[in-house]
Amino acid sequence: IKRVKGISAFRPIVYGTVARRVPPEERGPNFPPDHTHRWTVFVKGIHGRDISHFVKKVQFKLHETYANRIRNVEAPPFQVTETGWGEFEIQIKVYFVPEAGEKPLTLFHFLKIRPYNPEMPIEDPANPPPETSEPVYSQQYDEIIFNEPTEAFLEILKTK
Ligand code: SLL
Repeated sequence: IKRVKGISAFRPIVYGTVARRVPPEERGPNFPPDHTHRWTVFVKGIHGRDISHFVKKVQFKLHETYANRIRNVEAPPFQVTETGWGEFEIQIKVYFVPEAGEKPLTLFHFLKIRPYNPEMPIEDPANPPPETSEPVYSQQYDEIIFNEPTEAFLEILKTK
């Protein structure tokens, strides 16, 4: 494979989670009784840009309390939606198209389902704040750097 010396290319991505509390009346018959939230973990381009010309697959590794905790997503949107009750770290492995000749990239993201605001006064347990179903986002911007990309991969990156 021919690599282009002295060149590095980068592509921006955003990865993270969004979660909402599901009110009991919306939980439905198949909603696990001990679950309280629905959440999505995702990897995407910025400004809605497609990333599937260079990302072939994303593997999400959930907490061991989940059945089939390894979730492979081979087409966009690269995301998994689940329900649950707790927060944990999700391992996200990004696989690139074969032309890239790159090893997968492993990212870690902590799923947040409850808002935490350091400015918030300490809760009075006798008087808890009302529960809301506002989305709780936790996401970050990153740039994937490809050092000395292959000629074929550089071509793919350039034409998209
Ligand atoms: C915690 N350390 O105690 C974490 C563990 C596990 C979250 C969180 C349900 C999985 C299922 C679920 O939300 N697991 O029963 O399908 O907060």
